[in-house]
Amino acid sequence: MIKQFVSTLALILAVSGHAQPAALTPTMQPDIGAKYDAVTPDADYVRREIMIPMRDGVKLFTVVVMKKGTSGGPILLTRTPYSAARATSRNVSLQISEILPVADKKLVEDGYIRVYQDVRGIHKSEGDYVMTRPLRGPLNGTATDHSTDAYDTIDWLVKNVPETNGRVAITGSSYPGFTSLMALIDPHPALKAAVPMSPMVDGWVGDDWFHNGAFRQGFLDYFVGQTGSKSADTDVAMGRRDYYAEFLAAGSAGGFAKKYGFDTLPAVKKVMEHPAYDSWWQGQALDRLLGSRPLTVPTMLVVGQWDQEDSYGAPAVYRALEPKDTNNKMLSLVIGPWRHSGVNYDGSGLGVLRFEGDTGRQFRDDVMKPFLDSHLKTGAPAFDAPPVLTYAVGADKWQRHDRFPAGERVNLYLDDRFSLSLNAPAAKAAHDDYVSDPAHPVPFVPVPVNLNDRAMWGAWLVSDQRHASTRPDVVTYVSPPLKAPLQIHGQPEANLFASTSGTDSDWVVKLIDVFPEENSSQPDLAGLQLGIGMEIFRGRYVKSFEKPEPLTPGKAERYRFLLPGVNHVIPAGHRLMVQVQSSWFPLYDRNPQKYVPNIFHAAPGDFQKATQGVWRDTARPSHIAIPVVGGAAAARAALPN
Ligand code: PG9
Repeated sequence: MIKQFVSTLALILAVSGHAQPAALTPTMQPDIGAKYDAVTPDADYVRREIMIPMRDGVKLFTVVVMKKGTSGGPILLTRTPYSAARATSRNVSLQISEILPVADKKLVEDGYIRVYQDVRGIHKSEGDYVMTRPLRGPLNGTATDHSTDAYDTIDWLVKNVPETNGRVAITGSSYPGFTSLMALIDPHPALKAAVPMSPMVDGWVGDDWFHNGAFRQGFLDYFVGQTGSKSADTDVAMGRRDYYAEFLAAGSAGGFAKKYGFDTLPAVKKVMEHPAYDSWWQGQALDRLLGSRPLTVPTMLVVGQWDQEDSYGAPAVYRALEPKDTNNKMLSLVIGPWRHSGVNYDGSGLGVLRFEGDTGRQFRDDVMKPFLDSHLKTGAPAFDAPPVLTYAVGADKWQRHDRFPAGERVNLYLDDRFSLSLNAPAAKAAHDDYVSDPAHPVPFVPVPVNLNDRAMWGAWLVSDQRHASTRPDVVTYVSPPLKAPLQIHGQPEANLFASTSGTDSDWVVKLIDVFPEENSSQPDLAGLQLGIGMEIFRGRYVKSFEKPEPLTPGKAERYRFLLPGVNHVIPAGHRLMVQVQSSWFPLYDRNPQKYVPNIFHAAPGDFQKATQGVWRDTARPSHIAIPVVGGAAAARAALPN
């Protein structure tokens, strides 16, 4: 009877849903670590997280993303220090186009398998993080570098991702542009194409850390962000202070690092221990490393005309590799009207400038994708990759050329009464002087300066230079209005003959397009002083990048250095301008203007005022050699007399 009651009760409980409860979750079971997968069966993609083993046993965190149903798909790989997890989870979404960067949309929709990987030692990858890890050899005695890690990753992917056709390309901008170039050294046979964008190539000559020896202290935050912790999320605790005032108060870049307590970070110490272009920098210069090897992978180098971080690398690698591309089929150089990495975003404008449509998308859809397709997709049509593709700013169109530069050098001389001329100066001894005072350095943008303001930082190279031309410590030369358009295609070369009363000095040369004073249809363009190309040179390196020397007070030296690569059409009615100054603060650290062994550690008493001379006479004809399309005749048509 009792037995019958119990089984009847069990039946009632079962039917009413009150079955024996399962074992309770222990209160102290850790709550983090359980697998929660936001992706439901409704997602239109597959996303796998994999730890891929490298040859030394270290495993690298890798995310593989593709549209559901992908098969026989090519792989597009990016190796990044900026978090593969973040790159593949832009939004929590069921749609692949929402989780991946916007620039990936067309590719994954067309069957590409997108792979992002954390480089070794950072975020979720194992191993040691060494910032821009050098190639194995004198600077890296380990068995691994970005070339071997790329090789091992590609090898694993083609063997273990069942949905792939076994063909791989590599891309990425800036640091990932650098890792893309590294993959070209002893490349895996499955690597069929590369699109390095704004690659960091030489951190001393012209990318990220220094430009011609002048230190970009505005980048000190980056060291802290990247190496303060493995999750790369440490900030300099500066709050909302004005960087101009803060760097000025700190004295030197080393003083700033000390004040905020990051002078002990190994990456900061390494850079401060190598202020000159010694074998440490030379041994890492990727244009040199690539130039000494065969080019076997079709490569499309991409950079922005106004790249505020890595304008140097892509043209430098192009110069190093171009002679190897004997039939003009393996190598392309693309320059668009973009900021750093702007190619991957909306390219319809920059700052106050507007272009003809979304130039980023035009490049990605009409050039990059067909280029990748032709090398990676089974049965894709051949693509006639342009050897050189540049967007002609001012004429608002893409142009294809066989070589870079397409312009022929024409000298634009600094002349008397602060004018510019195509005629060499006739004066026997002439110079224009200004006083450079390190206590009042020329700001690179109007103060207050917030280096964390992304909109400012992205567009500062197109910001109006009128704030500088009105200062007494900036000498400004200007041409008459152009009579005909003048097209600059290539890298203008500054040839500055300059003297200082001190024993060291910085020289900043800016080539500027001055817009007409009136423009009622677009008032923010009226009178705009738009930098075409602007660059800095640290005087102590005039004889040798490797062995700096004090300058002789009063002696004019010839400073020759390249400005960034451009395709810029200056319309008739605009004027050309050249500005020369001796500081660019706080983006660059101040030159004390007195020779000290290491400027990182300049003491407050080392900073001194100096009288600077810009020379413009027969023996010292300061000029900018401009690559003009159509050469001297075209230049004369634009600037008669
Ligand atoms: N310009 C950044 C960088 C590259 C390489 C080294 C250090 C910094 C970047 O945007 O990745």
